[in-house]
Amino acid sequence: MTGLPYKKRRCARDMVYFSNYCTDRGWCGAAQRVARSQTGENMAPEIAPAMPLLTILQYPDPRLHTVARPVSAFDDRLRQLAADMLETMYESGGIGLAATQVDVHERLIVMDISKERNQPLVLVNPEIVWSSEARKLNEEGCLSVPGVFDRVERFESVHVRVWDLDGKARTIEAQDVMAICIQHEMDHLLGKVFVEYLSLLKRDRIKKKMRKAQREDAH
Ligand code: K1U
Ligand code: ZN
Repeated sequence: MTGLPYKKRRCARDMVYFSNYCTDRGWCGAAQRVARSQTGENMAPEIAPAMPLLTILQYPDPRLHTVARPVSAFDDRLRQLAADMLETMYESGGIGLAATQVDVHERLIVMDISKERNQPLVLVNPEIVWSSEARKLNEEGCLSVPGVFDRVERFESVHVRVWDLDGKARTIEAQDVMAICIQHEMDHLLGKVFVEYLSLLKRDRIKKKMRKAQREDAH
């Protein structure tokens, strides 16, 4: 397939380049932002515009309920999509992002739960192969439902079979924030947003609040 099936926002960000996401040895290293001015020279990173590259769908957008299909090609398009999603996640202050949230309906997740924001993870075609008996209530947020935080019950630990961008499989043993984030992101791939675990009353209030904010943003 040629070209990108998702939209990149055309703005000053088009002049911003990221390096170190993807190396010859795979995915590692911290994201290093280098901006270029109109004339082509490098700008200081602190004046580079901090704006997400991809548009994150906002609840209650019906596209958030699309079930993602498995990734079938481990190619440059997938690597570029993962890099763009990581950039978008970092710029938005999130610890995870599912492809569904940027309107790409393939089983791809990016994450970084490190305090230093320098441990990007790319999870392709994730499948939970084991989950603990124990469950835990945790506070969750979502970049598709900004400003809303509530408690959701999740498995305390999970083992997840994933593929990397080179098509190599491994199993991740996740606990704590990692386990919560993986389960939250895997729900996105099934078309489920965390507010659907809340009562109908709460969900209706959130929908109204989000629609109001979206109307105000449009003006
Ligand atoms: O899927 C997403 O929208 C990303 C989401 C992941 C997530 C956060 C907390 C619990 C479960 C899943 C976010 O990153 S929301 C951003 C946020 O508010 C946050 C950031 C760091 C720690 C906790 C929340
Ligand atoms: Zn989310």
